[in-house]
Amino acid sequence: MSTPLEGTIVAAFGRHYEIELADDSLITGIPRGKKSAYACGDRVAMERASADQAQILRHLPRTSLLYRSDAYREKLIAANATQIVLVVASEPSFSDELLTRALIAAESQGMRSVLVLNKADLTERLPPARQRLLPLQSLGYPVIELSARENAAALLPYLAGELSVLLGQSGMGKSTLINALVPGALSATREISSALDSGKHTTTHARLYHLVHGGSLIDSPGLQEFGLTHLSVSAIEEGFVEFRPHLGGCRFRDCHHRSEPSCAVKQAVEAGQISARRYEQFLRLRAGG
Ligand SMILES: Nc1nc2c(ncn2[C@@H]2O[C@H](COP(=O)(O)OP(=O)(O)O)[C@@H](O)[C@H]2O)c(=O)[nH]1
Ligand SMILES: [Mg+2]
Ligand SMILES: [Zn+2]
Repeated sequence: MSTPLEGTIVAAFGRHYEIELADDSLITGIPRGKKSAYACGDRVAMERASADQAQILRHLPRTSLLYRSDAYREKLIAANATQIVLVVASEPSFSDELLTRALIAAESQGMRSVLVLNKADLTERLPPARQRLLPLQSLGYPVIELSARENAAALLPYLAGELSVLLGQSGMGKSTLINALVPGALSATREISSALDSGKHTTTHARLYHLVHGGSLIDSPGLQEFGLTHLSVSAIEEGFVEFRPHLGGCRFRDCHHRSEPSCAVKQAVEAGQISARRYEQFLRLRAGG
């Protein structure tokens, strides 16, 4: 009988995984079945197959699972993460609906959220981007302005002690940020790619990095959409943190907060306590993810 082998997935390639063992050495993990339902950050139990390979038997209990879904499939993003770091930039422009969706997914898993406004050096483009983040900032989500090209240190205190997942649309500067935070990471940015002429400037798989200043960070492929069809109605409602104080106050217990009489949520929108934009996004999510 071999002793049970456990480790943490630090890179997810789809068909196989890179797994870190307790002594920090790495091993390749191959899932047993055809369907690989593991994510970066997962703790797994394995059976060793050779010196550098093991068969993954199962994942150990997860404290969180961040994933997105549409009508056809689910896509695991990260397991056991405690926080999402949402990267936007002064340019190109970003989708605030995507931000809201990621925030809802994080809230549903009890994860913290931090927003990074990158490319602060492009000062002319900064004020409108700031303005668009204001509604989220006023809900209590921290917004950290920085220029990943120049100095990313402002983010470090938020990362210590957390397992964070870096999320954002492509072009926002995630790879540049990873390279600033993790010396030697060599995450492919647009410049590096054109220099190598590989045409590959996108992160194609998730990878977990340990930070020198404490905490770990999972880099994930760029996000263009964030389907939430897997979330229950109450997870969506409660994911909008500013709805929480009003949720018990509607006349009907199963209120959709759409056109029902005496709806506490709609009243809060009319009173300016809930932003019209967020309410609109709620209605769209509520209507089917
Ligand atoms: N001016 C400026 N450009 C940046 C900054 N961070 C990233 N960029 C540029 O934005 C582009 C996209 O960056 P990249 O890291 O590849 O974004 P990703 O797709 O989110 O990984 C590249 O041309 C970067 O050099 C920054 O702080 N300031
Ligand atoms: Mg990238
Ligand atoms: Zn209501």
